[in-house]
Order: sequence, then structure tokens, then C-alpha cells
Amino acid sequence: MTTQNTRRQVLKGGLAMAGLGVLGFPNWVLPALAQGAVVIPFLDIPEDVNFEPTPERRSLDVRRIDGPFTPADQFFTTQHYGHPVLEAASHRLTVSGLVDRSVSLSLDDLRQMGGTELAAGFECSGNRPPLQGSSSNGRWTGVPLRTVLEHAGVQAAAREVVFFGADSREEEMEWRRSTFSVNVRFGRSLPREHALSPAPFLAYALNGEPLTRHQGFPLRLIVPGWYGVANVKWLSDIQVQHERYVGKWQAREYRTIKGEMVDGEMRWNETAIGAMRLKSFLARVTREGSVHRVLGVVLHDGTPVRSVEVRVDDGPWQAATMDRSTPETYAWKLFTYDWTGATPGEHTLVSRVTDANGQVQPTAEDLEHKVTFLENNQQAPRTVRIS
Ligand SMILES: Nc1nc2c(c(=O)[nH]1)N[C@H]1C(S)=C(S)[C@@H](COP(=O)(O)O)O[C@H]1N2
Ligand SMILES: [Mo]
Repeated sequence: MTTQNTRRQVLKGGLAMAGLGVLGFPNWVLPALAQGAVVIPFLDIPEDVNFEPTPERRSLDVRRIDGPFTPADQFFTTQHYGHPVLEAASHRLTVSGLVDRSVSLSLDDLRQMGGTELAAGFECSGNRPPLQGSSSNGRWTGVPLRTVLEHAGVQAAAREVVFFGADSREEEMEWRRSTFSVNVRFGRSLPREHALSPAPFLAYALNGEPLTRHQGFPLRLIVPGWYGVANVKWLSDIQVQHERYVGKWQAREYRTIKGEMVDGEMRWNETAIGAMRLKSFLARVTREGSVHRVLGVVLHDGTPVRSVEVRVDDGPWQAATMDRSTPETYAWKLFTYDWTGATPGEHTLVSRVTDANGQVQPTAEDLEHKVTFLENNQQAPRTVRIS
């Protein structure tokens, strides 16, 4: 199944294919908890960890995942400049710069161009063990970005497409030995070819409901396969330009500093946050009769997944089973592993994912010379006590 379909195709497909819901997504529901199943606490997650949302942030309690899509009221959320309050009726998306015609689109204009669906999961690049709660999976409704860009007509000289939210803040900005007071908007960019490719998406609904204010009401960008920071919320302006965009949130705050040994010499690289690095983590362990069922999540850039494996203590890597309900390219992928013969005492469980290019999820040691904490995709061990 393709990730984006017109509503008509989706309905037709939905009728043609048994087991699919009205929107063409599978009805498969991961049992919230099978009858009689007992959740085994993770010893690496403190018992008193507080998942209550603050006005700024909400973390997903991954131990409660009970279906392929994260409900909007559990979807993790974060941002840097608070939540602008926008009116749906008066909101306009402007497209300007190196375009044949500058446009200003209302939500109704966008709805008339769109109504397609996209399954996409993402994590904040700061998501890391032990909670891994800055990650979620959504079913978005909106318009492919390129439909809007083609409507405005991207000129030949354009190399970069910049996306601005309605959020901004007055900041002291240092440059050499001077400091300037500048109004900084939240902005991110994509290279021309990526912006005009089929995947990037302008979303006005999540799981069939209008975006909430936290999720970027009334409009946001979704860059499938990329870390969360790319998904500009409260999207207001698209600027098409020739210059590379080096704004704070593009080039400075969201980067990774990592050393790599080349010919016995350490080379330090600074890279911007972009596509998600291949990752799996364990979300829950339950005891169901004599079996311990392990549930986990894969996040990736859309490259097909070749395998997911689980290891118990120092045992061999064992194949886990990919859940078939999230086959969409950019959705997160759930997997299960049935652990039999668990003995009383403390055990360490860990997962690793390999993609179709042979890329293997790295270990913590592999990432030893990554000195900044973003893009932590290490194999993340969890401990449990079996009684
Ligand atoms: N306008 C705007 N968009 C933004 C941000 C922001 O601060 N302002 N934060 C980004 C970051 S860092 C992440 S991880 C995601 C979080 O999206 P969510 O709140 O829907 O989970 O939004 C991104 N989009
Ligand atoms: Mo983020």
C-alpha cells in the first residue's frame, strides 16, 4: 500500500481489501493488554517517573502503547517558543521568494487541494533511553507539499525551501564579538529536490481530528523519515530562495558533533539533524501464562526493515516478529518477541534493527565519540526482574 492516497482511492482500496478501516489503514489493534497479562516493570525506568504533561511538554509512556497509531492526547509534544494561538478562519500560508507567483492560501484552499493521508511516526532528535517517550506515530491528513509548491511555481534559481512557524522570540544573538537583539522565528529548510519530492506533507489533521494547538494548529509540515525538528508547526510562511538557510534551529541548535577515527586520527564532524537514524527500543514486557511477550518499536528513515532481533542476557540474537499493521513506509514499526523459559532473577533485554541496506543499529560503544546527545539511536538495554 502506498503512503499517500487520494480519498477516493483509499475508499476503493478499503472496500477491496478485507481488514482495512474506512481510511485504508488496518484495523489491527494490539491488545491493550491480553486477558490476564501482567506488565513486568522495567528496572531502568524509575517507578515514580512522572508522565503528567507540563504546559510545554508531554512524553509518551511507551509501556502503554496499545495500537499502531498514537492517540492525539498521548502524542508526545515539545517546542521552543511556546504555542502561538492561531485562528483557523484567518490563517494564511504564504509562499514567496523565487516562485512564479506569490500565493496566500487559506485552510479551505488547502483542503480543496488535498485530503490525502499519510502515516508517519517520528521522534525528537533528543529522544533517548531510558524513557524513549519523545516518539509517536500518527495518521495525518493534508496536502503533499509539492502540490502547493507547484501551484506557486518554483523557479530554476531556487535551491532551498524555508519553512517558518508563527512562533518567534526576541533573542540576543552573538556574532564574533558583538551581540545583537534579534527577533528569531522558528525556521527550518529543505533542499529543493527534497521539498519537491513526493513525501513532504502539509498536515491539518491528526488521526482524523484537527491538529491540537500543541501539535501546530492549524497547519504543520511533516517531513516523513526525518527527526521531529523538521516538522515545523504553526506553519505560516514558505520562502523559496537561492542561499543556504543557516538559521538557529537549522544550523546551530540542531546539530551533532561526532568524532570518527580515520587512519588512526580523530576527525571531528558537525552535521545538521536530518533523516532519522535507524533505531529500535523495547516498550513493554508482559507475562502471558508461561511466556513473556516483549513489545518494541522501530523508528527509521523509510528504508525497508530487514530484521529486528532481541537478545536476553548474553544469549544469541533471536528474530523478533514485525507487526504487519504498520507497513506504511514512514510509519513506526511495532514488533514482538516471545521469550520462553525465563528464569527467576534479573535479566537484561536489548533489541537491534537492521535495514535493507545492511545498516545495523549501533551499540552505545559505536557512538562513544558522539559528544552531543541528539540522534541517540543506540541499542538500549532494559532490565527486568522475573519472580
Ligand atoms: N514552529 C515550531 N515547530 C516545531 C518546533 C518549534 O519549536 N516551533 N519544535 C520542533 C521539534 S524540536 C519537535 S521534536 C517537533 C515536535 O512535534 P510534536 O509536538 O507534534 O510532537 O516539533 C517541531 N516543530
Ligand atoms: Mo525535537
